[in-house]
Amino acid sequence: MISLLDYGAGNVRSVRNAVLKLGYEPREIRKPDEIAAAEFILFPGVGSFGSAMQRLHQMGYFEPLRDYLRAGRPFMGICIGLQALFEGSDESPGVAGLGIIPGQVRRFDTPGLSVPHMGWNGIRSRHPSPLSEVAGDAKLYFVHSYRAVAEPANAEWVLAETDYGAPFVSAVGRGQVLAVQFHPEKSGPVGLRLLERCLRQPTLVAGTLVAGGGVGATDREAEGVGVAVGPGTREPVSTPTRLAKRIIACLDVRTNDAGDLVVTKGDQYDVREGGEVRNLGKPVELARRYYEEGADEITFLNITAFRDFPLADQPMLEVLRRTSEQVFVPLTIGGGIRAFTDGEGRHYSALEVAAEYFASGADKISIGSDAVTTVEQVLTQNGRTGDSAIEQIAHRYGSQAVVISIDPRRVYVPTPEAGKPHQVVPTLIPGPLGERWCWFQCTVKGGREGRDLDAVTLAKVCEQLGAGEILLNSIDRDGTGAGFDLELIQAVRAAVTIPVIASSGAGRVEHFSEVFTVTNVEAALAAGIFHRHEVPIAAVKTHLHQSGIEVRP
Ligand code: 1PR
Repeated sequence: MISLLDYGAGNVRSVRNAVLKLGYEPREIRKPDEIAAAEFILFPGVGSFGSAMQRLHQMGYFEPLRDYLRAGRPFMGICIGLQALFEGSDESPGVAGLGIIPGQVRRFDTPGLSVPHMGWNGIRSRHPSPLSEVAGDAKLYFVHSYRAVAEPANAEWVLAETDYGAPFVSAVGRGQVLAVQFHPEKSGPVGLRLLERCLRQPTLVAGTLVAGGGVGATDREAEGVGVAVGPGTREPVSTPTRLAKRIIACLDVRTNDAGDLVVTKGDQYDVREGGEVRNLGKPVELARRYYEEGADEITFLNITAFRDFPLADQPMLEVLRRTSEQVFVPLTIGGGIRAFTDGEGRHYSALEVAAEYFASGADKISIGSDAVTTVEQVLTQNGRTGDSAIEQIAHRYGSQAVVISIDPRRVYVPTPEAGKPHQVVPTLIPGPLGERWCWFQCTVKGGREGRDLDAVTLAKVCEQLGAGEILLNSIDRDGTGAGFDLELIQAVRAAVTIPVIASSGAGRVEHFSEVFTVTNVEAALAAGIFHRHEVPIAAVKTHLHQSGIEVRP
Protein backbone atom coordinates (compact mmCIF):
# COMPACT_ATOMS: atom_id res chain seq x y z
CA MET A 1 0.00 0.00 0.00
CA ILE A 2 1.49 3.31 -1.10
CA SER A 3 0.64 6.41 0.89
CA LEU A 4 1.03 9.69 -0.92
CA LEU A 5 2.15 12.61 1.19
CA ASP A 6 0.31 15.49 -0.50
CA TYR A 7 0.66 18.49 1.75
CA GLY A 8 -1.39 20.66 -0.58
CA ALA A 9 1.44 22.81 -1.86
CA GLY A 10 1.26 22.01 -5.51
CA ASN A 11 0.67 19.55 -8.25
CA VAL A 12 1.05 15.96 -7.19
CA ARG A 13 -1.39 14.89 -9.82
CA SER A 14 1.44 13.82 -12.13
CA VAL A 15 2.84 11.53 -9.48
CA ARG A 16 -0.58 10.11 -8.71
CA ASN A 17 -1.19 9.52 -12.42
CA ALA A 18 2.14 7.76 -12.82
CA VAL A 19 1.49 5.54 -9.80
CA LEU A 20 -2.00 4.71 -11.08
CA LYS A 21 -0.55 3.90 -14.49
CA LEU A 22 1.75 1.39 -12.77
CA GLY A 23 -1.27 -0.35 -11.30
CA TYR A 24 -1.11 0.94 -7.72
CA GLU A 25 -3.95 2.71 -5.92
CA PRO A 26 -2.16 5.33 -3.85
CA ARG A 27 -3.83 6.39 -0.62
CA GLU A 28 -3.53 9.97 0.49
CA ILE A 29 -2.26 10.76 3.94
CA ARG A 30 -4.85 13.00 5.56
CA LYS A 31 -3.93 12.93 9.24
CA PRO A 32 -0.60 12.91 11.11
CA ASP A 33 -1.23 9.48 12.63
CA GLU A 34 -1.54 7.96 9.16
CA ILE A 35 2.20 8.52 8.73
CA ALA A 36 3.20 6.00 11.39
CA ALA A 37 0.62 3.56 10.05
CA ALA A 38 1.87 3.80 6.44
CA GLU A 39 3.62 0.91 4.73
CA PHE A 40 5.35 3.02 2.10
CA ILE A 41 5.41 6.80 1.87
CA LEU A 42 5.82 8.58 -1.43
CA PHE A 43 6.69 12.24 -0.89
CA PRO A 44 6.67 14.29 -4.10
CA GLY A 45 7.62 17.65 -2.65
CA VAL A 46 6.98 20.71 -4.77
CA GLY A 47 7.41 24.48 -4.47
CA SER A 48 10.02 26.06 -2.26
CA PHE A 49 11.88 24.34 0.57
CA GLY A 50 10.49 26.82 3.11
CA SER A 51 6.87 26.46 2.09
CA ALA A 52 7.19 22.66 2.04
CA MET A 53 8.55 22.67 5.59
CA GLN A 54 5.99 25.18 6.75
CA ARG A 55 3.17 23.05 5.39
CA LEU A 56 4.58 19.92 7.02
CA HIS A 57 4.57 21.74 10.38
CA GLN A 58 1.12 23.26 9.87
CA MET A 59 -0.38 19.89 9.09
CA GLY A 60 1.35 18.21 12.00
CA TYR A 61 3.34 15.95 9.66
CA PHE A 62 6.88 17.11 10.41
CA GLU A 63 7.59 15.08 13.55
CA PRO A 64 5.77 11.89 12.58
CA LEU A 65 7.58 11.97 9.23
CA ARG A 66 10.94 12.51 10.89
CA ASP A 67 10.27 9.59 13.25
CA TYR A 68 9.19 7.43 10.33
CA LEU A 69 12.41 8.25 8.47
CA ARG A 70 14.62 7.82 11.51
CA ALA A 71 13.18 4.34 11.86
CA GLY A 72 14.34 3.72 8.29
CA ARG A 73 10.89 2.79 7.06
CA PRO A 74 10.03 2.51 3.34
CA PHE A 75 10.09 5.94 1.74
CA MET A 76 10.62 7.56 -1.61
CA GLY A 77 11.10 11.30 -1.95
CA ILE A 78 11.04 13.24 -5.20
CA CYS A 79 12.65 16.67 -5.78
CA ILE A 80 11.89 18.73 -2.63
CA GLY A 81 11.15 15.30 -1.16
CA LEU A 82 14.92 14.70 -1.43
CA GLN A 83 16.00 18.15 -0.29
CA ALA A 84 13.72 17.99 2.76
CA LEU A 85 15.83 15.13 4.11
CA PHE A 86 18.79 17.49 4.57
CA GLU A 87 19.38 19.91 7.45
CA GLY A 88 18.35 23.06 5.64
CA SER A 89 18.43 24.97 2.38
CA ASP A 90 19.77 28.35 1.30
CA GLU A 91 16.42 28.77 -0.43
CA SER A 92 14.80 29.34 2.97
CA PRO A 93 17.42 30.48 5.47
CA GLY A 94 16.65 29.58 9.07
CA VAL A 95 14.12 26.89 8.17
CA ALA A 96 15.15 23.47 9.42
CA GLY A 97 14.80 20.43 7.20
CA LEU A 98 14.04 16.96 8.47
CA GLY A 99 17.75 16.53 9.24
CA ILE A 100 17.97 12.88 8.27
CA ILE A 101 20.99 13.51 6.02
CA PRO A 102 23.87 15.80 7.06
CA GLY A 103 24.39 18.82 4.83
CA GLN A 104 22.85 22.00 3.51
CA VAL A 105 21.08 22.39 0.16
CA ARG A 106 22.54 25.28 -1.85
CA ARG A 107 21.74 27.24 -4.99
CA PHE A 108 23.53 26.40 -8.23
CA ASP A 109 26.31 28.95 -8.34
CA THR A 110 28.51 28.14 -11.33
CA PRO A 111 28.81 31.40 -13.33
CA GLY A 112 27.15 31.33 -16.73
CA LEU A 113 24.75 28.47 -15.93
CA SER A 114 21.06 28.94 -16.50
CA VAL A 115 19.12 28.38 -13.31
CA PRO A 116 16.81 26.48 -12.76
CA HIS A 117 18.58 23.35 -13.96
CA MET A 118 15.67 22.37 -16.17
CA GLY A 119 15.54 19.46 -18.54
CA TRP A 120 16.85 15.99 -19.22
CA ASN A 121 20.15 14.96 -17.70
CA GLY A 122 21.78 11.66 -16.74
CA ILE A 123 22.75 10.16 -13.40
CA ARG A 124 26.18 8.86 -12.47
CA SER A 125 25.67 6.10 -9.92
CA ARG A 126 28.22 5.67 -7.21
CA HIS A 127 27.35 2.00 -6.74
CA PRO A 128 26.07 -0.63 -9.11
CA SER A 129 22.40 -0.91 -8.31
CA PRO A 130 19.03 -1.49 -9.86
CA LEU A 131 18.76 2.32 -9.97
CA SER A 132 21.72 2.48 -12.35
CA GLU A 133 20.45 -0.67 -14.02
CA VAL A 134 17.03 0.76 -14.80
CA ALA A 135 18.23 4.27 -15.64
CA GLY A 136 21.54 3.20 -17.21
CA ASP A 137 22.73 6.16 -19.21
CA ALA A 138 19.18 7.28 -20.00
CA LYS A 139 18.14 10.83 -19.37
CA LEU A 140 15.73 11.85 -16.63
CA TYR A 141 13.80 15.06 -16.13
CA PHE A 142 15.13 17.56 -13.58
CA VAL A 143 13.80 20.94 -12.59
CA HIS A 144 15.32 22.74 -9.58
CA SER A 145 17.40 25.76 -8.62
CA TYR A 146 18.91 24.31 -5.43
CA ARG A 147 20.86 21.12 -4.98
CA ALA A 148 22.67 19.05 -2.37
CA VAL A 149 26.33 18.19 -2.81
CA ALA A 150 28.21 15.14 -1.65
CA GLU A 151 30.50 15.66 1.32
CA PRO A 152 32.21 13.24 3.71
CA ALA A 153 29.42 13.55 6.29
CA ASN A 154 26.74 12.37 3.88
CA ALA A 155 28.85 10.09 1.68
CA GLU A 156 27.11 6.93 2.86
CA TRP A 157 23.80 8.32 1.61
CA VAL A 158 24.84 9.35 -1.88
CA LEU A 159 23.57 6.92 -4.45
CA ALA A 160 24.06 8.97 -7.62
CA GLU A 161 25.36 12.31 -8.82
CA THR A 162 24.61 14.45 -11.86
CA ASP A 163 26.75 17.12 -13.47
CA TYR A 164 25.53 20.63 -14.04
CA GLY A 165 28.45 23.01 -13.76
CA ALA A 166 29.67 20.84 -10.90
CA PRO A 167 28.45 17.49 -9.58
CA PHE A 168 25.40 17.48 -7.32
CA VAL A 169 23.50 14.73 -5.54
CA SER A 170 20.75 13.32 -7.73
CA ALA A 171 19.78 10.27 -5.65
CA VAL A 172 20.23 9.28 -2.01
CA GLY A 173 19.41 6.04 -0.31
CA ARG A 174 19.98 3.97 2.77
CA GLY A 175 18.03 1.11 4.24
CA GLN A 176 14.54 1.49 2.87
CA VAL A 177 14.75 5.23 2.38
CA LEU A 178 15.30 6.46 -1.14
CA ALA A 179 15.01 9.92 -2.67
CA VAL A 180 15.70 11.34 -6.10
CA GLN A 181 16.18 14.90 -7.29
CA PHE A 182 14.75 14.19 -10.74
CA HIS A 183 11.10 13.52 -11.55
CA PRO A 184 10.55 9.88 -12.52
CA GLU A 185 6.89 10.66 -13.12
CA LYS A 186 7.92 13.15 -15.84
CA SER A 187 10.79 11.13 -17.29
CA GLY A 188 8.88 9.19 -19.91
CA PRO A 189 8.91 5.38 -20.10
CA VAL A 190 12.28 5.02 -18.35
CA GLY A 191 11.00 7.15 -15.46
CA LEU A 192 7.94 4.94 -15.10
CA ARG A 193 10.11 1.82 -15.07
CA LEU A 194 12.32 3.35 -12.42
CA LEU A 195 9.35 4.37 -10.31
CA GLU A 196 7.89 0.91 -10.66
CA ARG A 197 11.13 -0.67 -9.49
CA CYS A 198 11.42 1.64 -6.50
CA LEU A 199 7.82 1.12 -5.44
CA ARG A 200 8.03 -2.62 -5.87
CA GLN A 201 11.40 -3.06 -4.14
CA PRO A 202 12.03 -0.23 -1.77
CA THR A 203 14.87 -1.81 0.13
CA LEU A 204 18.33 -0.35 -0.21
CA VAL A 205 21.42 -1.76 1.39
CA ALA A 206 24.48 0.41 1.82
CA GLY A 207 23.35 2.61 -0.98
CA THR A 208 22.23 -0.27 -3.16
CA LEU A 209 18.70 -1.26 -4.02
CA VAL A 210 18.31 -4.95 -3.38
CA ALA A 211 16.74 -6.85 -6.21
CA GLY A 212 14.03 -9.02 -4.72
CA GLY A 213 14.26 -7.22 -1.37
CA GLY A 214 11.07 -5.38 -0.67
CA VAL A 215 9.35 -4.81 2.60
CA GLY A 216 10.19 -8.33 3.69
CA ALA A 217 13.96 -7.77 3.58
CA THR A 218 16.02 -9.34 6.35
CA ASP A 219 17.11 -7.40 9.43
CA ARG A 220 20.67 -7.64 8.25
CA GLU A 221 19.75 -5.96 4.98
CA ALA A 222 17.64 -3.32 6.67
CA GLU A 223 20.54 -2.43 8.95
CA GLY A 224 22.60 -1.68 5.89
CA VAL A 225 25.11 -4.45 6.36
CA GLY A 226 26.96 -5.50 3.24
CA VAL A 227 26.37 -4.60 -0.34
CA ALA A 228 23.90 -6.76 -2.13
CA VAL A 229 23.88 -6.44 -5.87
CA GLY A 230 20.97 -7.98 -7.66
CA PRO A 231 21.33 -10.27 -10.63
CA GLY A 232 21.91 -8.49 -13.87
CA THR A 233 23.18 -5.26 -12.34
CA ARG A 234 26.07 -3.65 -14.15
CA GLU A 235 28.81 -1.20 -13.44
CA PRO A 236 27.56 2.34 -12.93
CA VAL A 237 28.02 5.08 -15.52
CA SER A 238 31.19 7.02 -14.74
CA THR A 239 31.41 9.57 -17.54
CA PRO A 240 30.12 13.09 -16.89
CA THR A 241 26.44 13.60 -17.50
CA ARG A 242 25.18 16.30 -19.87
CA LEU A 243 21.98 18.30 -19.92
CA ALA A 244 20.12 17.74 -23.19
CA LYS A 245 18.62 20.45 -25.34
CA ARG A 246 14.84 20.09 -25.20
CA ILE A 247 12.50 19.77 -28.17
CA ILE A 248 9.01 20.96 -27.35
CA ALA A 249 5.84 20.37 -29.31
CA CYS A 250 3.33 23.19 -29.01
CA LEU A 251 -0.42 22.88 -29.43
CA ASP A 252 -2.33 26.12 -29.91
CA VAL A 253 -5.85 25.25 -28.83
CA ARG A 254 -9.13 27.07 -29.32
CA THR A 255 -12.79 26.43 -29.99
CA ASN A 256 -13.64 26.47 -33.68
CA ASP A 257 -16.79 27.88 -35.20
CA ALA A 258 -18.57 24.53 -34.72
CA GLY A 259 -17.85 24.71 -30.99
CA ASP A 260 -15.19 21.96 -30.91
CA LEU A 261 -11.94 22.39 -29.06
CA VAL A 262 -9.25 21.90 -31.74
CA VAL A 263 -5.54 22.25 -32.23
CA THR A 264 -5.04 25.09 -34.65
CA LYS A 265 -2.04 26.83 -36.15
CA GLY A 266 -1.60 30.30 -37.48
CA ASP A 267 0.57 32.07 -39.99
CA GLN A 268 1.92 35.05 -38.13
CA TYR A 269 -0.86 34.37 -35.60
CA ASP A 270 -3.70 34.31 -38.13
CA VAL A 271 -5.35 30.93 -37.57
CA ARG A 272 -8.14 31.31 -40.13
CA GLU A 273 -8.03 29.99 -43.66
CA GLY A 274 -10.92 30.76 -46.01
CA GLY A 275 -12.69 32.27 -43.01
CA GLU A 276 -12.53 29.05 -40.97
CA VAL A 277 -10.34 28.27 -37.96
CA ARG A 278 -7.73 25.74 -39.14
CA ASN A 279 -8.31 22.36 -37.53
CA LEU A 280 -5.16 20.26 -37.18
CA GLY A 281 -6.45 17.65 -34.80
CA LYS A 282 -7.68 16.81 -31.35
CA PRO A 283 -5.58 18.09 -28.45
CA VAL A 284 -5.29 14.90 -26.35
CA GLU A 285 -4.60 12.62 -29.34
CA LEU A 286 -1.96 14.96 -30.70
CA ALA A 287 -0.25 15.37 -27.32
CA ARG A 288 -0.16 11.61 -26.96
CA ARG A 289 1.33 11.26 -30.43
CA TYR A 290 4.11 13.74 -29.62
CA TYR A 291 4.84 11.97 -26.33
CA GLU A 292 5.25 8.70 -28.19
CA GLU A 293 7.38 10.35 -30.85
CA GLY A 294 9.83 11.61 -28.24
CA ALA A 295 8.84 15.21 -27.47
CA ASP A 296 10.65 16.33 -24.34
CA GLU A 297 7.76 18.53 -23.29
CA ILE A 298 4.29 19.42 -24.47
CA THR A 299 2.87 22.93 -24.34
CA PHE A 300 -0.79 23.82 -24.70
CA LEU A 301 -1.66 27.44 -25.41
CA ASN A 302 -5.31 28.30 -24.99
CA ILE A 303 -5.05 31.10 -27.51
CA THR A 304 -8.40 32.78 -27.03
CA ALA A 305 -8.43 32.60 -23.24
CA PHE A 306 -7.58 36.29 -23.06
CA ARG A 307 -11.22 37.08 -23.83
CA ASP A 308 -12.90 34.25 -21.92
CA PHE A 309 -12.61 33.18 -18.34
CA PRO A 310 -10.44 30.05 -18.42
CA LEU A 311 -12.08 28.40 -15.42
CA ALA A 312 -15.33 28.45 -17.35
CA ASP A 313 -13.50 26.57 -20.09
CA GLN A 314 -14.07 23.11 -18.71
CA PRO A 315 -13.12 21.32 -21.97
CA MET A 316 -9.60 22.77 -21.72
CA LEU A 317 -9.25 21.58 -18.13
CA GLU A 318 -10.55 18.20 -19.22
CA VAL A 319 -7.95 18.09 -22.01
CA LEU A 320 -5.27 18.68 -19.42
CA ARG A 321 -6.64 16.00 -17.10
CA ARG A 322 -6.84 13.41 -19.83
CA THR A 323 -3.42 14.29 -21.24
CA SER A 324 -1.74 14.05 -17.87
CA GLU A 325 -3.08 10.51 -17.47
CA GLN A 326 -1.28 9.40 -20.63
CA VAL A 327 1.67 11.69 -21.14
CA PHE A 328 4.60 11.41 -18.75
CA VAL A 329 6.73 14.37 -19.77
CA PRO A 330 6.28 17.94 -18.51
CA LEU A 331 3.09 19.70 -19.53
CA THR A 332 2.81 23.47 -19.76
CA ILE A 333 -0.46 25.30 -20.16
CA GLY A 334 -0.89 28.94 -21.07
CA GLY A 335 -3.70 31.30 -21.84
CA GLY A 336 -5.84 33.50 -19.64
CA ILE A 337 -3.77 33.29 -16.48
CA ARG A 338 -4.70 36.52 -14.73
CA ALA A 339 -7.08 37.79 -12.08
CA PHE A 340 -10.71 37.76 -13.20
CA THR A 341 -14.13 38.85 -11.99
CA ASP A 342 -16.96 36.72 -13.34
CA GLY A 343 -20.45 37.83 -14.42
CA GLU A 344 -21.75 37.38 -10.86
CA GLY A 345 -19.07 39.64 -9.43
CA ARG A 346 -16.96 36.88 -7.92
CA HIS A 347 -13.27 37.69 -8.02
CA TYR A 348 -10.68 35.03 -8.83
CA SER A 349 -7.00 35.71 -8.31
CA ALA A 350 -4.48 34.60 -10.95
CA LEU A 351 -3.24 32.17 -8.31
CA GLU A 352 -6.66 30.52 -8.16
CA VAL A 353 -6.77 30.22 -11.94
CA ALA A 354 -3.27 28.71 -11.98
CA ALA A 355 -4.18 26.38 -9.10
CA GLU A 356 -6.95 24.91 -11.21
CA TYR A 357 -4.53 24.28 -14.07
CA PHE A 358 -1.98 22.67 -11.73
CA ALA A 359 -4.67 20.55 -10.14
CA SER A 360 -5.72 19.40 -13.60
CA GLY A 361 -2.23 18.16 -14.46
CA ALA A 362 -0.08 21.11 -15.54
CA ASP A 363 3.53 21.14 -14.39
CA LYS A 364 4.10 24.71 -15.52
CA ILE A 365 1.80 27.55 -16.43
CA SER A 366 2.64 30.20 -18.98
CA ILE A 367 1.64 33.83 -18.68
CA GLY A 368 1.42 36.08 -21.74
CA SER A 369 -0.67 39.24 -21.68
CA ASP A 370 -0.75 39.58 -17.91
CA ALA A 371 3.06 39.58 -17.78
CA VAL A 372 3.08 42.60 -20.09
CA THR A 373 0.59 44.44 -17.87
CA THR A 374 2.60 43.58 -14.78
CA VAL A 375 5.88 44.79 -16.24
CA GLU A 376 4.25 48.03 -17.39
CA GLN A 377 3.09 48.55 -13.81
CA VAL A 378 6.47 47.69 -12.36
CA LEU A 379 8.21 50.16 -14.66
CA THR A 380 5.79 52.98 -13.95
CA GLN A 381 5.71 52.29 -10.21
CA ASN A 382 9.46 51.92 -10.22
CA GLY A 383 9.52 48.68 -8.29
CA ARG A 384 7.78 45.43 -7.54
CA THR A 385 4.07 45.11 -7.52
CA GLY A 386 4.20 42.43 -4.84
CA ASP A 387 0.91 40.86 -5.83
CA SER A 388 1.43 40.10 -9.51
CA ALA A 389 0.45 36.72 -10.89
CA ILE A 390 4.13 35.95 -11.53
CA GLU A 391 5.15 36.62 -7.94
CA GLN A 392 2.19 34.85 -6.36
CA ILE A 393 2.47 31.74 -8.47
CA ALA A 394 6.27 31.56 -8.21
CA HIS A 395 6.04 31.90 -4.44
CA ARG A 396 3.48 29.14 -4.11
CA TYR A 397 4.59 26.69 -6.81
CA GLY A 398 8.23 27.67 -7.35
CA SER A 399 9.83 29.73 -10.12
CA GLN A 400 10.28 26.68 -12.31
CA ALA A 401 6.49 26.47 -12.67
CA VAL A 402 6.17 29.98 -14.14
CA VAL A 403 6.88 30.45 -17.84
CA ILE A 404 6.54 33.83 -19.54
CA SER A 405 5.24 33.58 -23.09
CA ILE A 406 6.31 36.61 -25.14
CA ASP A 407 4.65 37.50 -28.46
CA PRO A 408 6.96 40.12 -29.98
CA ARG A 409 6.92 41.78 -33.35
CA ARG A 410 9.80 43.66 -34.99
CA VAL A 411 9.67 47.45 -35.08
CA TYR A 412 12.28 48.85 -37.46
CA VAL A 413 14.01 52.14 -36.74
CA PRO A 414 16.59 54.09 -38.77
CA THR A 415 18.93 54.68 -35.82
CA PRO A 416 19.31 53.29 -32.28
CA GLU A 417 18.26 56.68 -30.89
CA ALA A 418 14.99 56.52 -32.81
CA GLY A 419 14.00 53.40 -30.89
CA LYS A 420 14.73 54.73 -27.42
CA PRO A 421 13.98 53.93 -24.62
CA HIS A 422 13.62 50.41 -26.02
CA GLN A 423 16.42 47.87 -26.33
CA VAL A 424 17.42 48.37 -29.95
CA VAL A 425 19.59 45.83 -31.77
CA PRO A 426 21.38 45.95 -35.12
CA THR A 427 19.76 43.65 -37.66
CA LEU A 428 21.01 41.83 -40.74
CA ILE A 429 17.41 41.57 -41.96
CA PRO A 430 16.66 45.09 -43.14
CA GLY A 431 13.28 46.72 -42.61
CA PRO A 432 10.89 47.84 -45.41
CA LEU A 433 12.76 51.12 -45.79
CA GLY A 434 16.16 49.48 -45.51
CA GLU A 435 16.39 50.14 -41.74
CA ARG A 436 19.30 48.37 -40.04
CA TRP A 437 18.01 48.62 -36.48
CA CYS A 438 14.99 47.22 -34.72
CA TRP A 439 13.43 46.57 -31.37
CA PHE A 440 11.05 43.77 -30.45
CA GLN A 441 7.66 45.07 -29.42
CA CYS A 442 5.61 43.13 -26.88
CA THR A 443 2.02 42.47 -27.84
CA VAL A 444 -1.01 41.27 -25.88
CA LYS A 445 -4.21 39.41 -26.75
CA GLY A 446 -2.53 37.08 -29.21
CA GLY A 447 -0.69 39.80 -31.10
CA ARG A 448 -3.76 41.95 -31.58
CA GLU A 449 -2.42 44.87 -29.58
CA GLY A 450 1.14 46.25 -29.58
CA ARG A 451 2.47 47.84 -26.39
CA ASP A 452 5.15 50.40 -25.67
CA LEU A 453 7.46 47.78 -24.14
CA ASP A 454 10.26 45.69 -25.62
CA ALA A 455 10.74 41.96 -25.21
CA VAL A 456 14.22 42.24 -23.69
CA THR A 457 13.01 44.51 -20.89
CA LEU A 458 9.96 42.32 -20.35
CA ALA A 459 12.11 39.21 -19.98
CA LYS A 460 14.49 40.89 -17.54
CA VAL A 461 11.78 42.26 -15.29
CA CYS A 462 9.88 38.97 -15.30
CA GLU A 463 13.04 37.16 -14.20
CA GLN A 464 13.40 39.63 -11.32
CA LEU A 465 9.78 38.99 -10.34
CA GLY A 466 10.46 35.28 -10.08
CA ALA A 467 9.65 33.74 -13.47
CA GLY A 468 11.57 30.55 -14.18
CA GLU A 469 11.60 30.34 -17.97
CA ILE A 470 10.94 32.38 -21.11
CA LEU A 471 8.92 31.05 -24.06
CA LEU A 472 10.02 33.38 -26.83
CA ASN A 473 7.70 33.46 -29.83
CA SER A 474 8.00 35.73 -32.86
CA ILE A 475 4.95 36.97 -34.72
CA ASP A 476 7.16 37.73 -37.73
CA ARG A 477 8.37 34.13 -37.96
CA ASP A 478 5.33 32.18 -36.68
CA GLY A 479 4.21 29.61 -39.24
CA THR A 480 6.65 30.85 -41.92
CA GLY A 481 9.11 27.94 -41.77
CA ALA A 482 11.86 30.52 -42.37
CA GLY A 483 13.81 29.61 -39.24
CA PHE A 484 13.94 31.07 -35.75
CA ASP A 485 14.55 34.81 -35.29
CA LEU A 486 18.13 34.47 -34.09
CA GLU A 487 18.60 38.18 -33.44
CA LEU A 488 15.58 38.32 -31.17
CA ILE A 489 16.59 35.14 -29.38
CA GLN A 490 20.19 36.26 -28.88
CA ALA A 491 19.05 39.57 -27.42
CA VAL A 492 16.75 37.91 -24.88
CA ARG A 493 19.13 35.03 -24.11
CA ALA A 494 21.87 37.53 -23.25
CA ALA A 495 19.56 39.50 -20.94
CA VAL A 496 18.43 36.73 -18.56
CA THR A 497 19.89 33.78 -16.68
CA ILE A 498 16.73 31.65 -16.68
CA PRO A 499 16.19 29.09 -19.47
CA VAL A 500 14.87 30.38 -22.78
CA ILE A 501 12.73 28.41 -25.25
CA ALA A 502 13.16 29.54 -28.85
CA SER A 503 9.85 29.43 -30.71
CA SER A 504 8.34 30.28 -34.12
CA GLY A 505 9.61 29.66 -37.61
CA ALA A 506 11.07 26.14 -37.52
CA GLY A 507 10.88 24.69 -41.03
CA ARG A 508 13.77 22.22 -41.28
CA VAL A 509 15.95 20.17 -38.94
CA GLU A 510 18.86 22.55 -39.61
CA HIS A 511 16.93 25.38 -37.98
CA PHE A 512 17.18 23.54 -34.66
CA SER A 513 20.96 23.01 -34.80
CA GLU A 514 21.33 26.63 -35.88
CA VAL A 515 19.33 28.04 -32.99
CA PHE A 516 21.15 25.90 -30.42
CA THR A 517 24.59 26.69 -31.83
CA VAL A 518 24.12 30.40 -32.41
CA THR A 519 22.07 31.37 -29.37
CA ASN A 520 22.73 28.67 -26.77
CA VAL A 521 19.06 28.50 -25.74
CA GLU A 522 18.00 25.52 -23.64
CA ALA A 523 15.01 24.46 -25.72
CA ALA A 524 13.37 24.89 -29.10
CA LEU A 525 9.65 24.69 -29.77
CA ALA A 526 7.80 24.02 -32.99
CA ALA A 527 4.22 23.48 -34.02
CA GLY A 528 3.35 23.54 -37.72
CA ILE A 529 6.05 21.18 -38.99
CA PHE A 530 5.08 18.57 -36.39
CA HIS A 531 1.31 18.93 -36.90
CA ARG A 532 1.61 18.60 -40.67
CA HIS A 533 3.98 15.60 -40.43
CA GLU A 534 6.59 17.53 -42.38
CA VAL A 535 9.44 16.92 -39.96
CA PRO A 536 9.19 14.19 -37.32
CA ILE A 537 10.55 14.88 -33.85
CA ALA A 538 12.87 11.88 -34.26
CA ALA A 539 14.42 13.46 -37.37
CA VAL A 540 15.15 16.63 -35.41
CA LYS A 541 16.82 14.63 -32.66
CA THR A 542 18.85 12.50 -35.06
CA HIS A 543 20.10 15.61 -36.82
CA LEU A 544 21.02 17.29 -33.51
CA HIS A 545 22.81 14.18 -32.30
CA GLN A 546 24.77 13.99 -35.56
CA SER A 547 25.64 17.66 -35.15
CA GLY A 548 27.16 16.93 -31.73
CA ILE A 549 24.30 18.54 -29.79
CA GLU A 550 23.17 16.64 -26.70
CA VAL A 551 19.58 15.38 -26.91
CA ARG A 552 17.41 12.80 -25.19
CA PRO A 553 17.25 9.93 -27.67
O1 1PR B 1 -2.00 36.20 -23.23
O2 1PR B 1 -1.69 34.83 -21.20
O3 1PR B 1 -3.84 34.74 -22.45
O4 1PR B 1 -1.76 33.74 -23.35
C1 1PR B 1 -2.17 33.51 -24.65
C2 1PR B 1 -1.17 32.57 -25.25
O5 1PR B 1 -1.67 32.19 -26.53
C3 1PR B 1 0.19 33.21 -25.45
O6 1PR B 1 1.18 32.30 -25.04
C4 1PR B 1 0.27 33.44 -26.97
O7 1PR B 1 1.58 33.18 -27.44
C5 1PR B 1 -0.69 32.41 -27.51
N1 1PR B 1 -1.39 32.87 -28.72
C6 1PR B 1 -2.35 33.80 -28.75
N2 1PR B 1 -2.80 33.92 -30.02
C7 1PR B 1 -2.10 33.08 -30.78
C8 1PR B 1 -2.25 32.88 -32.21
O8 1PR B 1 -1.50 32.13 -32.84
N3 1PR B 1 -3.22 33.55 -32.81
N4 1PR B 1 -0.35 31.49 -30.36
C9 1PR B 1 -1.22 32.41 -29.97
C10 1PR B 1 0.91 31.62 -30.25
C11 1PR B 1 2.77 30.82 -31.13
C12 1PR B 1 3.53 29.65 -30.81
C13 1PR B 1 3.60 28.74 -31.99
C14 1PR B 1 4.99 28.95 -32.44
C15 1PR B 1 5.53 27.86 -33.30
N5 1PR B 1 1.40 30.59 -30.95
O9 1PR B 1 3.19 29.03 -29.66
O10 1PR B 1 3.26 27.50 -31.56
O11 1PR B 1 5.05 30.21 -33.13
O12 1PR B 1 4.87 27.83 -34.49
P1 1PR B 1 5.58 27.29 -35.81
O13 1PR B 1 6.55 26.24 -35.40
O14 1PR B 1 4.47 26.74 -36.64
O15 1PR B 1 6.24 28.49 -36.44
P2 1PR B 1 -2.35 34.94 -22.53
